[in-house]
Amino acid sequence: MKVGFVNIFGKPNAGKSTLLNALMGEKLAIVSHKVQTTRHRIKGILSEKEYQIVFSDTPGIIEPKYKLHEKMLQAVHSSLEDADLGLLLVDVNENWDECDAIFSALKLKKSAIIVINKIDAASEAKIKEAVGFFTSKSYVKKVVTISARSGINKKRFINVLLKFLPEGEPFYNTEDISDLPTKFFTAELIREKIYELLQDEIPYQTTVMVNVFAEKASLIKITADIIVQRESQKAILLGEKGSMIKKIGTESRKSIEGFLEQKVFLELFVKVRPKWRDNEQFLKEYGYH
Ligand SMILES: Nc1nc2c(ncn2[C@@H]2O[C@H](COP(=O)(O)OP(=O)(O)OP(=O)(O)O)[C@@H](O)[C@H]2O)c(=O)[nH]1
Ligand SMILES: [Mg+2]
Repeated sequence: MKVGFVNIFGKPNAGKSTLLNALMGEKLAIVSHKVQTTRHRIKGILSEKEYQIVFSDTPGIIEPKYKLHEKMLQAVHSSLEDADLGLLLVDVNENWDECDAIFSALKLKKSAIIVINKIDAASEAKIKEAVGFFTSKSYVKKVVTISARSGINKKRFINVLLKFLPEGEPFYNTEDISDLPTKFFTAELIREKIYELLQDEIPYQTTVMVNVFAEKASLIKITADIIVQRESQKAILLGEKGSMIKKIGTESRKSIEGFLEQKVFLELFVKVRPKWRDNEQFLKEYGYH
């Protein structure tokens, strides 16, 4: 059988997480219209009789400005190390030269496929032009065009990938779909709501940590901390008479229940940890290794 690591790279917002979810048929990675949503390497394991593909979603490639960014880029680098195939994702409406510069700098050791995404939002002529632009690049083995959000032709897409993967034995148990714990996905779903409901810098200065995840007879009891950098941010997260935290709680609970397919009791606390994004100790505690 064919086995291998297929790792997704690209600028923030290119649609990497949307593509991972489309390939997995399962929401493993949170998505938002804001940049820098993904902060970790997220593996999605797809096992069939003829193959096991381990996909990795990665944070968008950026210039690091603080330690959290450095951790995010380390997730990108670890994914560069073990990739059997790189999927270089391009938003068709982005600056192609910038994407090209980023991809060239990756110095991928293995094959790379350019995946031009968001073709639902561009003209035929523009898509054709993008294909022409990237086909000429030396690090590119193939160029494909998709709309990750509208739904991809998964079978056809995977058949393209299989051509580039080696034969071997599965790395992971065929029942597993990821190597990350349920606690991680739970915290991410809460973070997704913060990206959705809060403006400006707040989502970027926030992280979420699940402290209690207890399976009771009829429901799962979850307690989580929302960490912010400043008291003023805590006030915004709580909202007037607690209205915002209530909304975050209700919406997060619904999405966690959808993910776990079980009833959930969710309790949220907001904590202030000044400059946590630049503090090794805090970063470690909050799961940024
Ligand atoms: N029109 C259109 N929008 C898309 C498509 N794929 C993704 N998007 C949107 O693009 C935005 C970013 O998607 P993500 O999947 O979060 O992008 P990402 O590359 O993972 O972003 P980071 O994690 O920040 O690096 C979201 O609003 C998506 O709904 C697509 O095929 N067409
Ligand atoms: Mg993402």
